[in-house]
Amino acid sequence: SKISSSLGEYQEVIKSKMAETKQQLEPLRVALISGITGQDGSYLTEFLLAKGYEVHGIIRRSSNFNTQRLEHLYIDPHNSSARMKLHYGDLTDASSLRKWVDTICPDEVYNLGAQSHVGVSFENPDYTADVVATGALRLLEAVRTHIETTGRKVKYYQAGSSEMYGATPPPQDETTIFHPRSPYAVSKVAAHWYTVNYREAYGLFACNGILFNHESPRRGENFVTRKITRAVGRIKIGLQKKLFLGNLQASRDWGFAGDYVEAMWLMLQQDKPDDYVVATEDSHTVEEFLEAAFGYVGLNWKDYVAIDPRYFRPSEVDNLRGSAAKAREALGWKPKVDFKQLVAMMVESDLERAKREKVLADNGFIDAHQQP
Ligand code: NDP
Ligand code: GDR
Repeated sequence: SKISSSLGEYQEVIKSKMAETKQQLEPLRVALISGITGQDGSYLTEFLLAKGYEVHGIIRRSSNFNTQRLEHLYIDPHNSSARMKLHYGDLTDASSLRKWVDTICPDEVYNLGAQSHVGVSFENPDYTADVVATGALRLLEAVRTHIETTGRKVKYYQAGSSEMYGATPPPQDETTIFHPRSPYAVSKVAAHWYTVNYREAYGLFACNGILFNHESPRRGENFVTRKITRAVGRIKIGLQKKLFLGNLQASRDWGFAGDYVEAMWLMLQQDKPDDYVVATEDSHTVEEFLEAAFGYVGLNWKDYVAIDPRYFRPSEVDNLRGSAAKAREALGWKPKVDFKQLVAMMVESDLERAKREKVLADNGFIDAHQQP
């Protein structure tokens, strides 16, 4: 039995050495991501680095650093082992997109960049259209002209959204008609059709992922799930007393962002480009999210939540629940994290964060009343 166990160990070593050699012999695959500093960008970067990719990201210039979600992945570019590289560019600047596509020569381009807040899109409609709709067109055009000049193969992923279905009732799948209800959603519909058009007109390997809401501890703090879990952490620790929200009756199909980035990658690994819905097929109202999140720490949300009409939207999307049969069957994709686990993951993370804030507040380093 001693001999057979040493043989087993020996076989494992050989297997891992063979995998290492295979990776060294295969050409390094290169990905270019717009929106790398966002929630999905950070999870996709982790995922692609683990698969052995070199990952390039387009970041926009801001007066403060906007790379917090990537800090744990950052290796100084002077170090030869750095496989994530960041470049200044913008979806509103066609020349920057073309320059980086030509310089980096990516195998896969993921267009995740967006002014992605639906409520804000009513306040900044033409900027939203410029980034979300025309930005996608600019990046598609950069990829198309790069392919035309170099003859290279480049695959393109477009971050589409369930918001495109808007007023059309659930369940929503790839055949459901779009009825967008915000400048953001209308812009995503345009980006969707630009992508389809580049596939049909130029034979581009271009896919639309129609992703339903996906959240995580890295979710932007002004989206409703994160706004709630941040407040739960702070209220539990005694840093906050009230949470102001808008429409609590809207229903969403909430999944975990870490699961969804795998679906993006899978779409680009297929023989043919296509469009796919990615969803959990389970939906809950904002009120149910409140119940689950406050309930997780033993509190009743009704004691803390107040309605502020400024969070109501001029036109609302009432009910989204996807049907992801196509992704399940064609991509072999399914979500690993369910609603309850997602809420727990986000509340626990924000509880830890609130504890750290409390230490800083108690020692006078931050103002405890500054509510996020
Ligand atoms: P985030 O808002 O977290 O990230 C958006 C990213 O886009 C950030 O990196 C942001 O940069 C970047 N960006 C904004 N404006 C520009 C610009 N002008 N030029 C270049 N980059 C820009 O979004 P998510 O990660 O949640 O979503 C990723 C994509 O998926 C988005 O397109 C979103 O619309 C779409 N989507 C998201 C869903 C979700 O539930 N999360 C569901 C369906 C679709 P900075 O960090 O500087 O702000
Ligand atoms: P959504 O996400 O609009 O679905 O877009 P968000 O979390 O902003 O809103 C979900 C629902 O909650 C209601 N709501 C509030 N929303 C916010 N942000 N703040 C509040 O205080 C509040 N109170 C109630 C909203 O009215 C809405 O009904 C997200 C984004 O990530 C998009 O980029 C993406 O395309 C879609 O998901 C799928």
